[in-house]
Amino acid sequence: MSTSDSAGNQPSGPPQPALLGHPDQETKFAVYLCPPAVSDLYRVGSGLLGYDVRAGQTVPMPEFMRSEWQTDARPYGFHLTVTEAFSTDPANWPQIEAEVRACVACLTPGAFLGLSGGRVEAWEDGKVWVLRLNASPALTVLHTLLSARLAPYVSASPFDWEVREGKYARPHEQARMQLLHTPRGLDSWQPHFTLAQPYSGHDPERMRHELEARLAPFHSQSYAGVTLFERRAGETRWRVRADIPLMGATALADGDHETSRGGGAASPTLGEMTNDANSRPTGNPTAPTRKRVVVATGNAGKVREIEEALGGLNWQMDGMGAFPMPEETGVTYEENAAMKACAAAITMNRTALADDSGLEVEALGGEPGVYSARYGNRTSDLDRNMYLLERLRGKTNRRAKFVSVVILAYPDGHLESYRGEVPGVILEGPRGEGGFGYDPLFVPDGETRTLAEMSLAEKRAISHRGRALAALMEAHRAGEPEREVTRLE
Ligand code: ITT
Repeated sequence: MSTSDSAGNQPSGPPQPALLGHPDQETKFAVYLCPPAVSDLYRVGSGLLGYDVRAGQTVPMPEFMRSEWQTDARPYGFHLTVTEAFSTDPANWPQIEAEVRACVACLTPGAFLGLSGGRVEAWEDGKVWVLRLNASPALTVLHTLLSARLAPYVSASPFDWEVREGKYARPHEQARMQLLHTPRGLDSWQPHFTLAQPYSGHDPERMRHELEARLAPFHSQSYAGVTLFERRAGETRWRVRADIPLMGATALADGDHETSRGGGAASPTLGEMTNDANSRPTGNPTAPTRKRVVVATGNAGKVREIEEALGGLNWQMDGMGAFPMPEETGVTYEENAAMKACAAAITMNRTALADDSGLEVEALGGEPGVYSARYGNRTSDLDRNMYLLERLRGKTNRRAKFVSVVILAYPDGHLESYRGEVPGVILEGPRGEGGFGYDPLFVPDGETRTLAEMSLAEKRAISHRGRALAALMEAHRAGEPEREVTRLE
């Protein structure tokens, strides 16, 4: 929570604008990260505040903390704000809950809702003590989505009075406020847990020391969902309305490995959220881990081939879900594949694999090459094939080759690159129902059938992508290959 959060609860704060009425008379909602009741972080955090919001009970505070230092923080219980506390009409609850579920469902199953870089900070001239953290990309995306989607249900913002005082007056802040009802806009989100507010003691050094000692184990955290909070009109305390889990959440540190659970990959529940991002979901601790890799492609044909080709590695392959692929602005396969893989790796905090590929036809000076997916601005495989045949009409040289570059990108910026090529000829007309793209026109050297007339396994054995993926398999057969350092800018 923030000092601004608490404005709505503070009778002693700046005067509330008349239009808001008394804040206690209004129903409010907020979306928070709230650790599960069983977690150590929740116990420590609730103890510091003296209030367990999930149980709706006060709890003993440590001897260095005083309840008068928690009057602003405590009404909320221990939580981290994803979307600020806004007033709403209670009739909106069904829509608000549906919107939160919809926003969470927009994330790719298993997306990494993580916090890292925890540090104790004193804000507002030492009056507010917080555990400040950095949000993972997926959490930032979720914050943005929620802020935008929930705006229609906001009747008043706790920041309205600040605006009236002349704060947030710059044009972009005004525009954002009108759009989202929140002057604390998307670019000023500062993920933190509030630990003391307002602190009026005389020993800040001791405060820092005590808080740092208690919070040190929680400098990295991950969550398997968010929590919808409500404060009913006339009440001062907040309560949990619903825990909303992320589909397929895994709550892993690097998001890269999943402990086998035997009997299937059930999604962990919110109760399995971890405080320590280095911990693993519950299960057999001696079970082998599976590497999880996001396949960053919008092409279903590629997904089938990649999954089939890498079956021997026993990696768990995940799709890109709702995340949009970046525009392919590169002029080489390597650039485009790296763009796709890096976008996925950074957004999802996972190792990601992408392929960029194309057909290079000798008589056309290497066309369509990296532009194969957009050749002649045609929008379907069939139309692109027809366009290629038109361009080749009357040409006797039908030689061509397929090229594939597969990039594996790690969330820390490390890249691996694998390339495969297959030479062959372009037919006068299509043959075969399998494969995708230009497969029905292409006969590899040494073959009589087109790639579209082959099974997946037959195509893999000789195709460009099959060869690039075989090189990747070879490099990973004994685990992750040694790194050549290639950093992302
Ligand atoms: P993503 O970028 O989402 O991975 P895409 O289809 O846009 O999918 P590319 O940008 O790499 O992929 O474009 C490659 C195009 O080249 C693809 O759309 C096909 O038209 C063609 N192509 C690549 N590999 C092929 C293959 O194995 N068989 C037939 N055509 C292929």
